Amino acid sequence: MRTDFQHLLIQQDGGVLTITMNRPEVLNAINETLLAELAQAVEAAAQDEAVRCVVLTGAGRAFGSGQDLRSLDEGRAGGATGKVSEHLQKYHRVVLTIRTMPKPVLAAVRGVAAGISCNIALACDMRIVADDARFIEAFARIGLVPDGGGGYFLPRLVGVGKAMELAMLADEVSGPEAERIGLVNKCVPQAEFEVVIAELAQRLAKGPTRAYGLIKKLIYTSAESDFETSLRLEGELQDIAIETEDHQNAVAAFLQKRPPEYRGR
Ligand code: T3D
Repeated sequence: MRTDFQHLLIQQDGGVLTITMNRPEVLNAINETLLAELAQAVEAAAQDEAVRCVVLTGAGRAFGSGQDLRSLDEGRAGGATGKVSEHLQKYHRVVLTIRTMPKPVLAAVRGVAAGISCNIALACDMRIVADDARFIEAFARIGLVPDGGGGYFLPRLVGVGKAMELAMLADEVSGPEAERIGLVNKCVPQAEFEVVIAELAQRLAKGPTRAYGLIKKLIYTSAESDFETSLRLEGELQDIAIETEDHQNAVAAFLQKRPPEYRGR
């Protein structure tokens, strides 16, 4: 796994890979370099069998402040032409890789998560946030629509009415409120944040990784399909899961009254 990035910190602890967006002076605003590096890092994590859980977070007091508006402005002033939809494909590469990688991805959010940074957090499988977290679908503040999958994730997480409110008003949602409306999984006091993240990430990294990958496929596909299609997929995926070493060892462990040990195979 490459670690010599300009705007990312990479740390591996056992099966947990932590990717930290690292431009704290601009609240981890995403410029071209950070975006390219983030795409490379999540793709490498997806491929690496030694990585069994990914944590995505931000350095300093924020998760991320969205697209770097200074570089956006400078690009325009410098005569950048191309359609924004072409630029968005780079963000799509990141969110698609997060959603499809066959292992859990946690967003660890403290401070602000605005614009595309907010939507990258929403792409993750779970969001654990500190009680100073602030989610802002900031796009409408600058006359844009939510991108990076925001228009897809929001109504699925919080319902159409609330999604509309968050996207149109672009008001801040605090960490506790985000937990209450289902935008995040858990909001914890800042003092406990790092421990809670580390414990959950290690727990997931020591879990049945193959089954977790299949669970992602089942849950994300089922959100889009009818009941019978979901039941068919469930059967196909269970055919795979039941052949894994982790399943067979876990059944043996239960019968022998000992804790299971998952190897991710
Ligand atoms: O082409 C495309 O890609 C279009 C796609 C766009 C996707 C998007 O993400 S659109 C949304 C872009 N993001 C925003 O609109 C948010 C802009 N930032 C803010 O509104 C505020 O900074 C925050 C609410 C996020 C945080 O406020 P606060 O008071 O905690 O911090 P601050 O003082 O405003 O920011 C600290 C520094 O970070 C400051 O720099 P300075 O003055 O100390 O030198 C500020 O300019 C800088 N910063 C914050 N956000 C950005 C940024 N610099 C560049 N780009 C930013 N997005």
